[in-house]
Amino acid sequence: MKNRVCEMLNIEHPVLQGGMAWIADASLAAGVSEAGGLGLITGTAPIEWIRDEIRKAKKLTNKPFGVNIMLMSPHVDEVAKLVCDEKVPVVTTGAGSPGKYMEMWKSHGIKVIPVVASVALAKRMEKSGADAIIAEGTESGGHVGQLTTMSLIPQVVDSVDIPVIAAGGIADGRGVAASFMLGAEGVQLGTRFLVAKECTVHQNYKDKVLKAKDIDTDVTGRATGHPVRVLKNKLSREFQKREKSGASVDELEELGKGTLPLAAVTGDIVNGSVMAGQIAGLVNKEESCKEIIEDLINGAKKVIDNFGGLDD
Ligand code: TUI
Repeated sequence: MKNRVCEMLNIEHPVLQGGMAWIADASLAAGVSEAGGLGLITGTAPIEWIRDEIRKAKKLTNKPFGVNIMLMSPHVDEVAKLVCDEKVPVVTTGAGSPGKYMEMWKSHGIKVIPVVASVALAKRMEKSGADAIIAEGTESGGHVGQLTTMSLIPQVVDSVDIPVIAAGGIADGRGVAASFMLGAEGVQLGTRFLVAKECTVHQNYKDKVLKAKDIDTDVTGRATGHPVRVLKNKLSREFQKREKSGASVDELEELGKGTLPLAAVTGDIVNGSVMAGQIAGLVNKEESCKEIIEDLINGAKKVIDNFGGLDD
């Protein structure tokens, strides 16, 4: 499975870890990178925290890792500069277009991989110098677009020449193999790495993901223009109720404020926002990053090798 993504990022396996806000720290990123994938530290945090985590990760691993920059974050300008100062080799971006930072990152030799949810943005990103694209289906946890991974990946693959990395609804070797069949050259996973041993998210959050079934996620915030996939709980039901009764965007944004750290850091999975993907029902075991990546690669090889073709 060595390919353009492995060569570009100097990694052993074409497996990226989602840069989950309030969750993806140095421990998880270094764990994934040490296991041969590409770990990512979240850039949705105060600048001092991100700098500390980058420096911690450099002590934990000599392998490359990246920072995920959420473009709606209030600190985005500072984080965009920090990754240059700290010589971070890879940046992924989410929830918007990173066009205005592209020149600065490229001039610092940073590989830039924007997350997109449409063909139009994929094409725009390729033109502005992106090295690869993460095409993320609506099965993902957190901020989501509209198209499913199954529809989005082949359409993006046909529209750009740079490598496409698939995300959304992938948690085992079958998902990896299917992504490659759709033309992707790598995968990004969030939900499965959320329950990794190296992931420091609150144990209550992990337990809720481990117990989740196929139909346990819902999307809240469509009315605010920031749709977010979460595991259903008291907060998501209250959110839905107020959205249906026509609450203002301000009221809904107030309701959502601070709820991700409440779940991820404090462990309040009743009143907090428990972001996770639709594939949570398949994620039933807490394992090390090494075990997860080995299972993804071996599982993908197995289904591809055992596939007998379409003829009898
Ligand atoms: O960014 C994500 N997922 C996230 S960010 C996040 S942090 C958060 N915290 C509290 C409330 C809300 C969010 C949690 N999860 N994924 C990458 C992603 N980007 N998915 C979809 C998109 C996307 C969607 C539309 C990217 C660009 C876009 O259009 C931009 C344009 O200009 O066309």
